[in-house]
Amino acid sequence: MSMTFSIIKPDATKRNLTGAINKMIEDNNLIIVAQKRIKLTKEKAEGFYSIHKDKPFFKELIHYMISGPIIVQVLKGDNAVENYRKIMGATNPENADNGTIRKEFAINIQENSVHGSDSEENARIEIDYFFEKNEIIS
Ligand code: IDP
Ligand code: MG
Repeated sequence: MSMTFSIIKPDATKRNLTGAINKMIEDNNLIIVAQKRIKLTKEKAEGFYSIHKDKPFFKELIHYMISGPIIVQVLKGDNAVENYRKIMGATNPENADNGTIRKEFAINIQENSVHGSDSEENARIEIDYFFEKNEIIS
């Protein structure tokens, strides 16, 4: 068993899709071992996405990520990082496979409903960016 970090993004919380997305997560054998609903500050969002700071879409991405509440989560399961990336689907929903969260719910390449860590190392960094050890009950 391993862990990954997930965000249900503002486009999804605005459309009241938290439960629907959590059902897809749980139906795919991931356990939500920590979860909270928060609103990002600009500084916190910029820190989280600092790897993308030189991308043309960075400013717009930060504006979007602070536009409404998000749900931050820690997910646990077999190959959690890889498994959740599969369940999420491709970044651009036009390229996402049927049955994935982004195919079902994403609006476009930016407002794509969920985030999931892309490596075990980043999962650890991202979990630590939002959660204290004692908030994760596994
Ligand atoms: P990922 O979320 O699938 O890992 P990344 O390339 O890490 O995709 O991009 C982070 C986030 O930035 C995406 O989930 C999406 O919200 C946004 N994004 C990525 N590429 C674009 C783009 O070309 N235009 C607008 N937003 C983008
Ligand atoms: Mg990414």
